Amino acid sequence: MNTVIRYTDFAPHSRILVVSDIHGHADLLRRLLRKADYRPGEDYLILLGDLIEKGKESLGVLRAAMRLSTESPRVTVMMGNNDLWRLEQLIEPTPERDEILLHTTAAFTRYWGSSTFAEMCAELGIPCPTLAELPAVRRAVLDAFAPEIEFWRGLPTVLSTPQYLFVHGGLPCAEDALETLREENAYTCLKYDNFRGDLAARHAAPFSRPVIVGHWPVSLYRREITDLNPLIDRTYNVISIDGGCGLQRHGQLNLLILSPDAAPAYLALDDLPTVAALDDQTPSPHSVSLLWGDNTVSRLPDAPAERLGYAWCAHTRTGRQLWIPEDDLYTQGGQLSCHETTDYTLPVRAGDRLALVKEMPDAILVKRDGVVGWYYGRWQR
Ligand SMILES: [Mn+2]
Repeated sequence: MNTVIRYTDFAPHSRILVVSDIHGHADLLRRLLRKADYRPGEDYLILLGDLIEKGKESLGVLRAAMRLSTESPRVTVMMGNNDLWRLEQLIEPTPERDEILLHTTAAFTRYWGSSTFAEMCAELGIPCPTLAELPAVRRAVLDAFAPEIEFWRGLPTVLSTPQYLFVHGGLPCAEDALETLREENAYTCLKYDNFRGDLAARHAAPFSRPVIVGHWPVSLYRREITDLNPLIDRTYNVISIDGGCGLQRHGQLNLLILSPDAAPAYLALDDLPTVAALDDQTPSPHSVSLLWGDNTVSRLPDAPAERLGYAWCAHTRTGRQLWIPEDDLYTQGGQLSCHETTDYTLPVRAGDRLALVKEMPDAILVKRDGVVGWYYGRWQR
């Protein structure tokens, strides 16, 4: 599918709410819109792609997006790379896509508890098909879910207004060349990994209007402190909003609020349990954020102390030495790696509510206001 560009203009003095990378988290979307006091017909709402996969309710999010669109003409639902990837497997099959559809449906269901095609089959009361059964099952699915598929295939890649540009991944060209993207495969804009890093690498000029993107978890742009909140980058005029929902254990669903008369604001929600801190804690001055793509480590023999449940390690890129929970370490391709972690000591005030990410005998890994770190004080549920 080629890039689809849609042009529109927002009525003045209205809020614009943007949510990206919902990834099958229908309940979080519902709660987040309530938290933002979303007013259909008054507020603009942009769902910035990757509605499905990596959560338990892909079909639920797709249908919520349809309902929101039907309810108000001020809603724009946009395509994400996961959306297009799964859509093409359903409506433009090839032998290779058939294999991928069945393989990833099984793998995602194992890992995330659900997957779009599995949900469709389940709703029809049929088991996930074998390769031989797939053509007949696909026909049944396309027939039964015709309204969803029609909505899905109509999602635009780029939304351009006089004030803003919206796209799931990023824009591979300058603003004045936007129209040339219609000749490009939509994946160029949708699966645009590390958009801000690429803008820096190619010394891109800043955009004249804010470009709002999802897709690349914002925490990956922050190397010292794990911070999941939207990143407002004035160098390139890009606002990245993917909070890592469904992908990271500390991930959250972010909602960006653009108002004509105020600075950008945001809200966030996650599914983590919360605890109450009972002690104050001061932050550590230096820290490192170990996340996907930058998470290889090595074990060090000379630990400075005995610490139950942790390994004393060195982070490959920085050489920084830190404690990592033993059960967060794994080997991939012969290389020792770790799940999302940090050595940051979070600033905490007694009475703070903290989202509990991981519990260890002597500390808890927590998140407060979108920032992740360790808390060593007393706490209660
Ligand atoms: Mn994506």
